[in-house]
Parts: sequence; structure tokens; C-alpha cells
Amino acid sequence: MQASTEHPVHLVSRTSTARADERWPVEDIEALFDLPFAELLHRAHTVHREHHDPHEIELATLLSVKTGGCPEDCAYCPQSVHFDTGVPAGKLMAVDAVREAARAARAAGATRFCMGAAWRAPKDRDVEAVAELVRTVKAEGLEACATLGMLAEGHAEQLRDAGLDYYNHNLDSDPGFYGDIVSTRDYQDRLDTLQRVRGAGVKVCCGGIVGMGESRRQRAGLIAQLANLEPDYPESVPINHLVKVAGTPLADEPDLDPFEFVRTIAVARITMPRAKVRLSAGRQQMGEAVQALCFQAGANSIFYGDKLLTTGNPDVAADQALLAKLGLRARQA
Ligand code: SAM
Ligand code: DTB
Ligand code: SF4
Repeated sequence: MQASTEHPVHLVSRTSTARADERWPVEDIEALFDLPFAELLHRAHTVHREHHDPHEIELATLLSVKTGGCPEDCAYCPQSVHFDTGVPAGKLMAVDAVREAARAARAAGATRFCMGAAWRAPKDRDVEAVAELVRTVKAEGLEACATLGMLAEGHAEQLRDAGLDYYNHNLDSDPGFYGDIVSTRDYQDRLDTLQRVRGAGVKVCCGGIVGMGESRRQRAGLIAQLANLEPDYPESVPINHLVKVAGTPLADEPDLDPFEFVRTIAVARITMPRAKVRLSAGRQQMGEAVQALCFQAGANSIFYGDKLLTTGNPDVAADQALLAKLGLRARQA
């Protein structure tokens, strides 16, 4: 049998317990992507077992609490005002409706509840209103996560005081590709918000989108940004597969090879061993076999519920059946 050290990759000395102060050069990450598929999956699954129960999957339910009408121009997003996608702009949801959705998610087995808002940056009064939603979700016994856009001074503290567990704010791509997909803000704006979240002691949920036309090197560049975040990599890493939405500039993007998506999950697992790696958007288009490979590669969280924010997700019954078929079980609260 060939020893893995025969591969021209100087990664074997790196242990899966590497701390975030040990930086991952992008070349090393690209070398992981270049490994034979079986070798990469073996390494990723080994790291996964060292840090997690390999049979346990976190179920996180999403709710769009404020939909559409967003002034940003993210080329993938159906909620931008710049594109004609047929998503109407709405107002912030009322507390009672959010409580009902949280209860239903809890009853269906979710342990985490993520509220998304199509804002560039919430105003002070928006943050106050979302803080009330966070208290409501926490009262139902769920972990609370919010994704509201860029945060100003003091906002993260306000959300923390309401009980927020995670703030989601994605870097989405390699810095060198970012200008191709968003023009209304820059990469540093994202990093600044992530610093504010960390500074307030709220856990960071940060990932990206794969399949937007980026190169493998740029996928490695995204993972490098996440894995090298200071002072540590995110506690939670959503890896989204682009959902191609009619009317957006990326609607006709050529399909990504599914193995390349699985590789991205594996590389995220190896470089961020303690993180929850979430197999996020795009599962409905993916098929069960590819999802199973993603779990084998170290994904241990999914979005659970019939809808993401504006697009579809496998329904609860289909996900329950998939978990049962694979001998996986939902993480308990
Ligand atoms: N407006 C806030 C922001 O951009 O941070 C929060 C909501 S935004 C919809 C959250 C994330 O959804 C984006 O960062 C992106 O990763 C993901 N997303 C949006 N549209 C997507 C699509 N068509 N396919 C895959 N992921 C998508
Ligand atoms: C994340 O990384 N993906 C989620 C969540 N965080 C907010 C959003 C996916 C959105 C997919 C497109 C839509 O449904 O509008
Ligand atoms: Fe707005 Fe977020 Fe969509 Fe960008 S990803 S257009 S910021 S809702």
C-alpha cells in the first residue's frame, strides 16, 4: 500500500489539533484539494472522528425575518433590488409569527434557529427589534443565530445581551474574486463586522459559496481566509453550493463538478477541525449520494426545513429518511 507521505504534500506533519495561530498557507490548502479523492476523504474523515461524533448531525432551521429589497448587489442573491427575481420586499416579521416558527422548528427536531434579514446593515431600531426576536427564540429552548448584514459599534453587544449564540456573516469567496460578485461593499467591511462579533463574545458563523465560477485556487483562498481568521477560525462554517436563481447574474453559471464541492467540505473539515461544518444551500439540487459523501467528508450540520430564505430545501420527511438511511442521528439539545 502506498504511504500517504508519498504524495508531494508536506501536510502530514500538521496535526488535526493545529491551533489557529498556526496559519494555513494557501498553497498547502490547494495541495489538499489536489489529493486523490480517496486520500482526501480519508484524511478529512479521520480528523472528523478525532473531534466529533461521526454519526451526529446538527439540524439548524432558517427563517427569513425580513425578505427582499436589499440595496446590495451580491450577484448570487435573489433578494437584491438590483435584479428582477420576483422576490417581493417585506417588513420585519412580528414576534408572534417568529415564536410560532421557532416552536415548529423545535418540534421537528431542530436545535438551532437562524434568522436572516436582507439588510445591508441594520439600523439601531432594527437591532433592538431583532434582539426581541432573539429573546423569543431563546425562550423556546433553541440556539439563536442571526444574519443581518454589517454591524455598527455596539450592535453585537446588544444582540449578545439578548442571548444571541451565533452571528452569521459570510466571507463568501476568495478576496481576489469578491469584486467580481459584489460591488457595493468590500472584503474589509466583512472582516470588520466579524471582528465586532468576536469582540462582543458572540460565536462566529462564517463560510462561503462554491460554484460561482471561481477557480480551485480561489476556493482554496476562501478556505484560507476562514481557517486563518484571528484569533481563531469560526465556530461554525456554512459551505453553500450556489443556488442559481433566475434573474440574478449567476443564473446561468455552468454546473460545478459535485466532487469539487465534496472536496471543499473535506478541506474545510481538515483545516477547521473543531468547527461545525454545515452543508448549507444547494442540497435540494444535490442528490442523496453527494450529500452522503459530504457527511463522510466531515459535514456535521444541515439547514433543516422546507425553505432556506427564499429558495427551497429538502422537506423534513426527506431529510429524516436520508439520516435514517445513513444511520445518522440528529444532535440533541
Ligand atoms: N444580508 C445579510 C448578508 O449578506 O450578510 C444576511 C443574509 S444573506 C442572504 C446570507 C448568505 O446567504 C450570503 O452571505 C450567502 O452566502 C448566502 N446566499 C445568498 N444567496 C445565495 C444563493 N443563491 N446560493 C447560495 N448561497 C446564497
Ligand atoms: C448561509 O450561509 N446560508 C444561508 C444562511 N447562511 C443565512 C442562506 C442561504 C440562502 C440561499 C438563497 C435563498 O434561499 O434566498
Ligand atoms: Fe443583501 Fe445579503 Fe442578499 Fe447581499 S446576500 S443582496 S447583502 S440579502
